[in-house]
Amino acid sequence: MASYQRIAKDVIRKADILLEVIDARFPDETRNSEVERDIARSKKPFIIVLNKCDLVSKETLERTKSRLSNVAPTVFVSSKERFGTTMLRHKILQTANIRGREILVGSLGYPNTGKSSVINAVTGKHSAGTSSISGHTKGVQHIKAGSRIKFIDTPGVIPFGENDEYLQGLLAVKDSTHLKDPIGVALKIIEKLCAENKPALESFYHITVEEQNSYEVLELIGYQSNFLKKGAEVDETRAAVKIINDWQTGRLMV
Ligand SMILES: Nc1nc2c(ncn2[C@@H]2O[C@H](COP(=O)(O)OP(=O)(O)OP(=O)(O)O)[C@@H](O)[C@H]2O)c(=O)[nH]1
Ligand SMILES: [Mg+2]
Repeated sequence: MASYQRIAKDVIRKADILLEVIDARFPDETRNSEVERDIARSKKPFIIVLNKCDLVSKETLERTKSRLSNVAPTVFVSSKERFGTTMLRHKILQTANIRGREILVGSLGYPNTGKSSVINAVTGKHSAGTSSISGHTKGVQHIKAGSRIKFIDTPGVIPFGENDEYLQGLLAVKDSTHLKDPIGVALKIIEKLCAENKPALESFYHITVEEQNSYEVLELIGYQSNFLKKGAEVDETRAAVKIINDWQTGRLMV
């Protein structure tokens, strides 16, 4: 059995309640239908944790809030800024509705969405190892959070599909040196920013975006950064790598 099936199915079976940790910058892309279907089949309570809320604007967050409210109870968290963690603890206790014994909380999600960081933010300790390099959590780990809650931290076991390279770039699962098509990934980042927070893109790169397509914006950023090849042509790969690095290190907000 693939590692996803082994680990995720086992956690779903053992836990009293499941968390799906998703990234606030791309909630749709980091939800996983297979995981959600398996959780639904188990008939166990389920909470969506929208993590990394510090990396999105208030407007983006409001839009996401209204969309997800129909899907499942959703809690908005920034583990970095310890925001939403009291609410998450409260929601777990309320949703699980178990008295007289410890509640086992399974945490699932794509690599690097911040599963371990969320657990640490709730426990207030650095019990679960975290890293900017994805694939940090190797095995399943149990972490106590007070007397009533125990978390199961899992590695990011959700498999990426064949066409998910851009998602691996967006999630910083692969850095710019490991992406086969950095230009393609950078174009996705530009499209996302143009759609959701164009002013952030404009002010960060000191550009003005009007009617240009994403490729033209990439060239503009390359030009503005003085990434030129011989003959004053823009070095698009260099521009793409910069954009991916800026995105992956959290310098660009949506
Ligand atoms: N800005 C910001 N960064 C975060 C937040 N939560 C986690 N991160 C960062 O995201 C990266 C991944 O965090 P982890 O907690 O290791 O993610 P994970 O889902 O446990 O990753 P794996 O175990 O590798 O699957 C780290 O660089 C964290 O510092 C958050 O709320 N805001
Ligand atoms: Mg982890």
